[in-house]
This record gives sequence, C-alpha cells and structure tokens, in this order.
Amino acid sequence: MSLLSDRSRSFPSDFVWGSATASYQIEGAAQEDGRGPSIWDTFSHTPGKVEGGDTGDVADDHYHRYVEDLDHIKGLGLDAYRFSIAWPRVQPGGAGALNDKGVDFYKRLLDGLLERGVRPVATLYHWDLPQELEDAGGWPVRDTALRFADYATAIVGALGDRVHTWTTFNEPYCTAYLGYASGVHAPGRTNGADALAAVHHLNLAHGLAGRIVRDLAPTAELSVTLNLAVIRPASDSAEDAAAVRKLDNIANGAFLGPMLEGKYPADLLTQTAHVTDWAFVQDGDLATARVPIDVLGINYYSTILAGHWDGTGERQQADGHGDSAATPWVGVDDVNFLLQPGPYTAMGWNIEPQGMTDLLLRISREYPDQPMMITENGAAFDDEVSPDGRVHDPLRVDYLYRHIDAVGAAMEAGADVRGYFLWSLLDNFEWAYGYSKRFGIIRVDYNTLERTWKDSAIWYSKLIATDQLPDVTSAAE
Ligand code: IFM
Repeated sequence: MSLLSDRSRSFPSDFVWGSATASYQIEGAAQEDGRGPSIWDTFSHTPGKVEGGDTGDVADDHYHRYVEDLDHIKGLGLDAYRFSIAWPRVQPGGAGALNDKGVDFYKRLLDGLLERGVRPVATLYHWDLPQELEDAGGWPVRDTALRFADYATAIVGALGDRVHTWTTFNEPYCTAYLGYASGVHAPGRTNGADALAAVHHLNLAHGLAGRIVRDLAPTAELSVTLNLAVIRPASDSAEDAAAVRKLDNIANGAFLGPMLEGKYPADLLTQTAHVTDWAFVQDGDLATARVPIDVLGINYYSTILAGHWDGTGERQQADGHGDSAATPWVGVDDVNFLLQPGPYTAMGWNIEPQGMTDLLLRISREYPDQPMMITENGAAFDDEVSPDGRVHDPLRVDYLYRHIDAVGAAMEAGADVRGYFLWSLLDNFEWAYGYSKRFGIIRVDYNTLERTWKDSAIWYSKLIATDQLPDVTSAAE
C-alpha cells in the first residue's frame, strides 16, 4: 500500500498522456523488406555483448503485429504514442534513396494512429545507426551528422504531414557515452575523445535536422529527448560540489548548452582538455545546434550520488544505473559514484520521485520559456504471471503513482509540463540486458508473442480516462 494512496492529484484536461517504444526494441523483422543492418544487429550478434545472447531479430514482432498494438494503444486511451523510425529500415546503408517498403510500414503505423485519434510523436534516431555509417567512423566523424541531415530530409519529406511532433534524438548521452566511452552499448567502442566528438556531432545533427523539420513540416512540433541527470552531492563539501558540477557538464550541459543556448559550458572544455582539444567544433556549428524547439523531452528514472575521490582507497563506481563495471563518464577520474539508498527497481536503479520534481523545476528555472514533456519514465520489475493469468505489478503501479504525482508537484510549483509518456507500452529488448528486464505495462510472452495487460496498464488507463491519479490499489480489484 502506498503512503500516497489517500490523496489524489488531478491534471489539466489538455495534459497529454502517452506511452513510448523504440524501433529496435520492439519491431523485429530485422532482415525483412529491405531493412539493412544497424549497429545494434552487429552488437547483439556479437557473443558476450547482450545478456543471454538476445537480439532484436524478432523482439515483439511489432512489424507484423502493429495493428494489434495500435488497438492496445487505443484501448488504453492514450492521447499520444511515441515511437522511433529505424533509419536502416527506411534508408538501408544510411545513404541514397528511401526503401519504399520500410517507409510504407511507418505510413501504415501513422495512419493507424491517426484513424484512432492518437497523436504520433516520431523520433528520428533511437540508437539504430546503419552499420555502414559506423564502418565509416560512426558518430565521432562529422560526416555522420551530414548523413543524418540527408536522412531527415528524405523521411520528413515522406511522412511529415502525418507526424504531430518530430523528435530528433533520443538520449544522445547514451549514444555518445555508452556507445563510444564505456562501450556497453553499440557500437561498443571505448575512447573518451571519440565519445566527446560524438557528443558534438549529435548536437550538430540535431540542429541540422531540426531546421529541416521546420522547413519541410512547418505545422509539426519539434523536440529532442534528453535523459537529464539529477546528481546529488555526497556531502556539503566544496570538493563534492565540484564533482557534481563536472558530471553535470558532461551529462546535461554538453547537450542543453549547444541545443538551447548555442554554447558548451566553459568548464566542460577545460575539464576535458586532457581528453580532447575539441578541434572538431567548427565555426557556426553551435549556432546551428541551437534551433528553437517547441517542447523539450525529458527522460527521468533515478538519481546519481557523487563525491570527490582523492585518489586514496578504492574508487567507488556505482553509477546509479546498477552498472559499476564500466562508467560512461568521460574525464572524471577524480569522482566517486556512491551507492544510493534504496529501494531499487530490477535494473538496480534507486527509486526517487523527488528527483523528478527537482529536475523539472531546475529546467524551468534555467530555461523559463521552454515547455517540457516527460518523454520516458517507468520501471522494470520481475513480473510474474499469476495463476489467474493476470500480471499483478503493484511495485510498478506504486512507482508510476509516485513519479506522476511528482510531475504534478512540479507543475503546481510552476513548471510548464505538457505531457507524460510512460516507458514502456510493451515489454521489449532492453539493450545490453536483452529480454531479462521488463519495462512494459503490457506483458509480452516471448514464446507466443501474446500481449497481456498488467495491472499497471489498467491503472494507467483509469488515469487517462479521468486525468486524476487513481488509488494504487484500484487496478488489482
Ligand atoms: O529502454 C530504454 C530506452 O530505450 C531509452 N531510455 C531508457 C529505457 C530504459 O532503460
């Protein structure tokens, strides 16, 4: 029973309730209808990279079952659905003409959403880079940003009028740092200088593509989704405050700065001078990166606890994401990542709804005119199917209640938050964790691919219908 269950928060009637997925995590059909290979196909097929040797070859088979999934979307009452377009499906190889069959899939998906009265929010890039572009250097090379602009021109031209909101990138932090620094994500490289070059080319690509969206789809909204970090200091000391500032520059300022202000935080350049000279930043790039967006997408799951490491004793590297072996942070060898107090989700991430409120209020303080949306929030837990065939997931319901309540608290304190997208609609391929972690509010049986609403789905549909937080026990009734 949640401590919060005795009160109920309401949301404005125009607040957008959504749910989110991503192409490689749900589509499957990895070799069908002309789709080319992505870095995630290569990575997941490389032994030892993904838990259980899982791949996205079949995933949720959404490519074939999208009509059923559209009906679930409608059944839940979602106002909006956030999905991503697989670049290698629509432009195999990352260059040249579009693949009609791939584009047709997204046209059918979009038409299905529009017929059901659901607002489509399309992300251009959720991590599945065409393998050929990685072979040519990947995000650390400038040409990838130019290829991305070409892809954006082609796909926005083909789909533009059907999409309500175009999102350039999902979590460029992960693309750059997990892909090129810690190597726990595709393409699995481990070079700090490459990671910072990737940061810059992602910022540049965001600006280029954003301008293309503005030109080709003038009535659409433009956004980008960042997984902004909430970093707590280990103590009140000046050293710990400095450690937090360093991390903040890497995780947040490296993207917020260029995209919203047209500049990198000055400290970021100095604190990483031993890693790179930033010579890849060319004149005009930062002006390009800053393109006005209608809504800033924010993904929030948990917090980070950091402190200064003086070089003595063992360095602590619990990075708040349950992954102590390979920290993605670049050039911060003097920082300790401390184990957070629980409770935790099945990912080992600490549950801290207050972080959601704090983050939204921080962004509204720093960027007062920038509307925001929570584009991802949710939790993996070890769900079980009950003998009655249902999935009772009270921990997830409680997590959602507390975090959505925390969004409401931020709004009450003045934050301009326009909507909330729950991660995720379906259980799916959780990257390096394969299918071992279930984030969905709809369970997917990976043997039969059957979909079953969990209690959290029932609970969320009640919230959507009433714009009011239902009691946490109501779904299990
Ligand atoms: O599954 C991911 C998603 O692809 C990006 N944001 C975080 C989710 C949970 O790890």
